[in-house]
Amino acid sequence: MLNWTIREEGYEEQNAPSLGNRYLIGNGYMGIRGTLEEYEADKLPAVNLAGIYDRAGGWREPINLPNGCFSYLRVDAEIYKLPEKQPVSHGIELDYRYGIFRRHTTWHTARGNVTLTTERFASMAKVNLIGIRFRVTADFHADVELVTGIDCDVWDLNGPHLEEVSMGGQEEELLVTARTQEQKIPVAVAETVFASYPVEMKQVVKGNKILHRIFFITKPGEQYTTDKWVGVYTGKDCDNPAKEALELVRIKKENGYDSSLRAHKKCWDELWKHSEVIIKGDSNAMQAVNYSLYHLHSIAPRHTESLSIPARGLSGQTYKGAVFWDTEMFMLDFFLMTDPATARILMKYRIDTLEGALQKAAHYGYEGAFYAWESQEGGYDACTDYNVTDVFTGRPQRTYFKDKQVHISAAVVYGILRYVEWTGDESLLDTKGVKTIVECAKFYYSLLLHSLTKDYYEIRDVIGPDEYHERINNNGYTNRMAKFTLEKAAEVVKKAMADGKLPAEYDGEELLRRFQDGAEKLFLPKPSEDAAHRNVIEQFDGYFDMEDATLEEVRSRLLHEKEYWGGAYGVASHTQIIKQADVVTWLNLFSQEYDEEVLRANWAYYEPRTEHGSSLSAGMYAMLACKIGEPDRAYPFFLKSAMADLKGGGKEWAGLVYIGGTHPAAAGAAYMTVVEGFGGIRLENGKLVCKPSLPREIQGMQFRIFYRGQEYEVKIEGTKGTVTAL
Ligand code: IFM
Repeated sequence: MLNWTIREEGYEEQNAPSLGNRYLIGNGYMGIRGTLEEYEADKLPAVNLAGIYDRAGGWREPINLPNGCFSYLRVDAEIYKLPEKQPVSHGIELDYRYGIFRRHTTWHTARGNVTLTTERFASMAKVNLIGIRFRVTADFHADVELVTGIDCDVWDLNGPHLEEVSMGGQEEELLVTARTQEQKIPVAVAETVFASYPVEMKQVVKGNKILHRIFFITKPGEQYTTDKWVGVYTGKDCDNPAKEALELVRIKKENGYDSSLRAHKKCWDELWKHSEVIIKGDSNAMQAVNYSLYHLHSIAPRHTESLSIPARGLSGQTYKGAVFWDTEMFMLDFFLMTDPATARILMKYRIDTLEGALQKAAHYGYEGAFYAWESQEGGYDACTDYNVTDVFTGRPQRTYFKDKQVHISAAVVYGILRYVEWTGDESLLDTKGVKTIVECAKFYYSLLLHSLTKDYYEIRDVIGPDEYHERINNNGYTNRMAKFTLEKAAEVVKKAMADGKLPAEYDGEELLRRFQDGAEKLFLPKPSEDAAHRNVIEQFDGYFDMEDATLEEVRSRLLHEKEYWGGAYGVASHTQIIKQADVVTWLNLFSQEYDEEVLRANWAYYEPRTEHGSSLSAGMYAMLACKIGEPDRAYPFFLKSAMADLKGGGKEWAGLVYIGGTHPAAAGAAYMTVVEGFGGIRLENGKLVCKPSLPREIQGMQFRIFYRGQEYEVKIEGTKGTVTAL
């Protein structure tokens, strides 16, 4: 049986940021960090909104709303809060089956002990709603004041983002309204409370907080329950966010806490019905995988038709809340197989943000669509020229992620076509969809360079998945993905021409000529024949000539723990040490094109040279290991991905820039490893097959997947797998 709860007993103040990530709850519309109710901005609480961005200074990032979860306790006129008042006992837990965060804290007071327990959820049934339940028990006649309201002192990485913040109240509700600085998008947070026992209630404004003060006297041992509803609306949801937020909390109060909670749990039951993974013989792995899936579910933008998932989910403003290739290459398969409607929303976002990609390409003097490396609304690229701050000088360091990670457009094409292939739903390949693919191919065609002395085309001056080596030539992964895009675009154009659906602006024959020519002549590095690198593919031109120092040696050269390893002066830049799977990512995607000995040689060569400095890395090694029939080798890499948020410990700094948060790409990679790697689920000649290869820790597995509109039950025992239509 799966243990659906994770717990943390005891209190360590310094763990607040990491627990905020691990105990996150969310519903795709908002993410609420797993922080305590009494925490103020310095402890990084956040109600982080999906898809609404604002600029402050040079950085654009998503907004954190005024914190409607804010509360604390006063007993006998003294405040009881963490960390100020040390508790007798304290713990938090997350029920990740239902996305419910709980805390319990007991304090010793001059007259006896008082215990506060809370639980909260971000409703899956009504995404604008947060429900919170407080319970207070004391072993004496305590004079209690529960203080609860909305804290407008918001934690921001680069804020403040809200202006015209106004705090007000109606009879029983509190209301905060504000608008974003840049686009003037109105936001509203309303709250109301209900106590099931006689209380005296007051409203106050104290500094940046608007609060309900709820007074009552406890009988020893009796429990006092107060429910709270928080409604959150923005100008993107409706015309009058304040009115909607107030109405929502009023209605929910009338209906009662239990009814909101029931509706919320029902949604989660439905999600798990299609996605729970049962792993026999390995309860750790089963917990880590389902916990990873919990995070993916919590950040899926089901409330809209077109939006994607930021690289750090909804855990805060890291990476500017932007969408990376992480979605297509790491998270998409989970949604394709368990929740295809969400997969469509993710891919629709890319099609709808084509305009931004066209502008970006034009800006650099290319044709077609160059997608944002860090995509925000409209496809705006939030990646700055200076994405790292140097630890020694405190100066911003020029990085070239935005300008040179051209493989992003291929990831978009890959994602859209994988969606179509897996779901059979061709509706995305309407005029806009076809245009998206054609424009990405045009972009790559315009990148191709043809030296007068060579009979092939090159792509120079790029960054591959391994971001430590900047501005390199002929990165194998990039070239292969560009070739893929050109080939697939040619197929799409041919079909659109045959169906009479090619957008009128295109000359189909000319597009075909270019795309076929580009795909055919684009240089791809081949497995090496020299003795020192037999069968290994050089990651980019000249990679083998770089210093072949060990990872330990390179690490020992660091002068500062937060030092950035890449870029101009990084310790890895002039060596063969790479940040994350690069050639291995390529071979994982195109494994059928190479002999097993090539796949093995590359895995063996690159793994010791990989720092795994990105949470994306381990999953690719796990999956390629499965493809070479080495599930036992895959296992620790799989576990590393699956535990990325459960265990934490990933990199939190790029130079002096904070990059902490949750890691949904690693969660997606863990899912892919289980289902496609260990489970061997794949398409062979358009047919769904299951060819399992389990590591020794795992005896069997059971899960469901969707394929082409049909749901299947997959059961795996040892080496035998059965797939049954439901
Ligand atoms: O997309 C990744 C990239 O590959 C490595 N750095 C972090 C990004 C966001 O996860």
